[in-house]
Amino acid sequence: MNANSTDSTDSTSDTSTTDSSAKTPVTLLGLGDMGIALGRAWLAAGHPLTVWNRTPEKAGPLTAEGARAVATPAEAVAAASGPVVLCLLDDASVSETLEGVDLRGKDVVNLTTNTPAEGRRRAAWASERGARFLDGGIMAVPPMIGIPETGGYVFYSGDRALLEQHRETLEVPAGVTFVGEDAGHAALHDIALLSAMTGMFAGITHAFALVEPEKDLDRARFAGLLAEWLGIMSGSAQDLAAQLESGDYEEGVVSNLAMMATANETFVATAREQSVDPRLLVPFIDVMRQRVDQGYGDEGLAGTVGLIRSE
Ligand code: FVH
Repeated sequence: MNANSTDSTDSTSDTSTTDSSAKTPVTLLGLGDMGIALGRAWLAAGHPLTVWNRTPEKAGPLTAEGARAVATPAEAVAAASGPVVLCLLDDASVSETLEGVDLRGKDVVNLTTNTPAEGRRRAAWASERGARFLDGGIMAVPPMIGIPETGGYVFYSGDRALLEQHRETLEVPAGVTFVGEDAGHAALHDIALLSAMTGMFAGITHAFALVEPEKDLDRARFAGLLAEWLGIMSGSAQDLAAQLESGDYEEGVVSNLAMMATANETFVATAREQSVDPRLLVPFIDVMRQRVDQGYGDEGLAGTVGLIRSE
């Protein structure tokens, strides 16, 4: 129940809170792969769990482990005395699920992937309806949930008091990383990291396409070398941050853009030799070349950031 709630003795609530050792009840809407994994983690940690899913049959595995399934989102939310967690497909499915549901006095935690603007709009929407709101971006896949050693965590942004009140509960499925009271910042961090990952996947795909015809090449050994190299080079993110922060785009530059632009020509020539379409690399190569052509060949990558921004 959130701090603004006026009715802490609601007889429809999930559990009594007289036992101070009792775990906070959780209400979970959405039982896809991720919702099921979250639910299992809370049940395993002893949290009373109420669940709802559009396709009711999917609640089966969780009710078998002790969850209570209800027929409607309204019923689930009305009974909630702890966080109401949403783990649905997208922002539109959140709108559909919570349409007409009374959220007054509730603590809504949205773990549905969304954009920063959707996160901010959802926070305003929840506030208009009398609820506290946290948005979350899950940095884990379902098998990582509830297993701290995997390093999975969730970016949260929005109502800090809500987070602190329910921190222990939210830490059960995955680590908690709060990134500010702007409700859009969880999605911004989530999507920024996933976008970088997409670029990495593109690079890995291109690398394997290059070596694919070489039948005597040990793919597992190659994969190990590739992963190690990507790990080493990921340190460049800190160099970029330092340059953007200082405004000096030549600060600490080891490999300058002019050199990289020339090397890129060799990358494209090698792709052609190996019968690989270089289209996964070319867009970024073009941006680097544009910056060099503008006369900034002594810089590192920081100047390319401004080139792809539209304002
Ligand atoms: N699974 C993953 O690896 C990633 C890891 C990072 C975070 N994502 C995000 O988590 C959200 C849920 O993902 P999921 O894996 O559980 O997704 P699905 O298995 O496809 O389940 C989708 C659930 O959403 C329900 N749903 C869809 N549309 C509606 C709707 N219009 N109204 C109500 N519910 C809806 C769906 O219900 P049903 O099809 O079973 O009836 C599922 O419960 C997601 O944002 C990922 O980006 C997961």
